[in-house]
Order: sequence, then structure tokens, then C-alpha cells
Amino acid sequence: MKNYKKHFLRFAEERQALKFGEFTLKSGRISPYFFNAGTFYTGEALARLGRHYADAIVQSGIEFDMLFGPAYKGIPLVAAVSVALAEHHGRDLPWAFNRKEAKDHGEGGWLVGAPLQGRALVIDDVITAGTAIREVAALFEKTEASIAGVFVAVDRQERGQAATSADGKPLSAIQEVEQSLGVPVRSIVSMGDIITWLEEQPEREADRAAMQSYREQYGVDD
Ligand code: OMP
Repeated sequence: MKNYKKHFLRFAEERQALKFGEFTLKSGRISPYFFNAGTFYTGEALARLGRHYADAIVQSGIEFDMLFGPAYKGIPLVAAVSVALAEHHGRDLPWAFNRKEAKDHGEGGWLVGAPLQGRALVIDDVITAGTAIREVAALFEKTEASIAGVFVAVDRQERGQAATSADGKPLSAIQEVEQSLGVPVRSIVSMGDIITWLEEQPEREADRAAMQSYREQYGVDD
């Protein structure tokens, strides 16, 4: 596993963003781990998080003209990533986010920030079933802009609703989104990375075993 992934996992655990235990997901599944992007709530933590995303985004090679953060969790993330790309990678790009409730006074509308133009990289926290990201795709249909790709912190690599690959294997929710939207979806780390990281720490065998059995029940392979 690459060093930047390890650094990110250590940082996420330090901030208690990554936790092991028993958590009920939006899907109703009971998960042995949870990633909560809401815990990066100091200036320093958010700045570091932004740098982690920015480094991984640059490494991914995805090409884009602007950044977009879906309400609500994507809003601080897209701001932090925009700052990190400008300060650490010399890429000063426009960024925008949506309101969940469109405003009917003042400047009005559902979009805040840069006009949606060109290829937008969507920044979000986690994809489990892909529901949230499909809502973003519906928003983009009303605009001239296109989605260049989606970048999240954690790909949970859970099985999607129905689709299978050409060889009949189940697709993950992210793979389903990639197929239906026709864009790359990338993450800083995946569930597979978290398992590998736990394997390297023998004292954490119980967490690793719980992760593995969840993966066998709901997951897809790397
Ligand atoms: P989907 O819309 O099903 O892809 O779920 C993504 C959302 O689930 C995230 O935006 C969170 O609200 C929530 N979530 C987490 O934040 N962290 C997790 O580890 C798991 C979930 C989840 O409920 O699946």
C-alpha cells in the first residue's frame, strides 16, 4: 500500500473520522467501520484533509476545469481542496456548491460560487450505494457543464443494486456509478486499503476479521 494512503488512514483515525465498532448505515447495513468527514473540524485538520485530497487528485491524472462540492458535506471539502490545489499544486481553479433548497430572493437559485462551466470534478466524502452522487448528476443535467469525475475520501467497495460486470461478477456502487455516468470515480483509500492497513498491525486482528466478514457479505473484490 502506498505511503500516502497510510498517512491518510493514520490521520483519519487520529481525528476519529475513521472508527471501528458497530454502525448503522444509510442503507440499513450494520457496518464494522464508519468514516465521518465531520470530525475534521479545526482549521488545521481541514487544511490537512484538503492537502490529502489534492495530492491524491493530482496523482489520479483526472483532467478538470473546476471543482464542485455537493451540499452539505461536500461544501467545506471543495473549499479546502480548492485552497490546497492552489497553494500546493499551482492550480488556481474556480469552485462552486449547491444549496439543498433553492433561494427565491437575493441572488436566487441553487448554485453558489463559480458558474458551472467545462468539466467539473465533484468532491464528496464517502460513496456507499451511490445515491448522493446520482442526485449530483441530476443537478448537472440542468447546466452546460459536465462531470469530469468524482473524488471521495473513502470507497467502501460495497455491492451495488443490480449491475454485474461482463464476466458476471457483481459491481460495486462506485463501478455502477462509473458505468451509468461514464466518468471515473476515485478515492484516497478503499475498504481494501483499510483491511491491508489493519493486516499490517497484528494487534488489530479483531477489527480486521470483522472488516473481512463484512466484505464477504456486502463487498466486491479490488
Ligand atoms: P450513498 O449515498 O449511499 O453513496 O452514501 C453516502 C453517504 O453515507 C455519505 O455521504 C454519508 O452520509 C453516509 N456514510 C458516511 O458518511 N460514512 C460511512 O462510512 C458510511 C456512510 C453510509 O451511511 O453509507
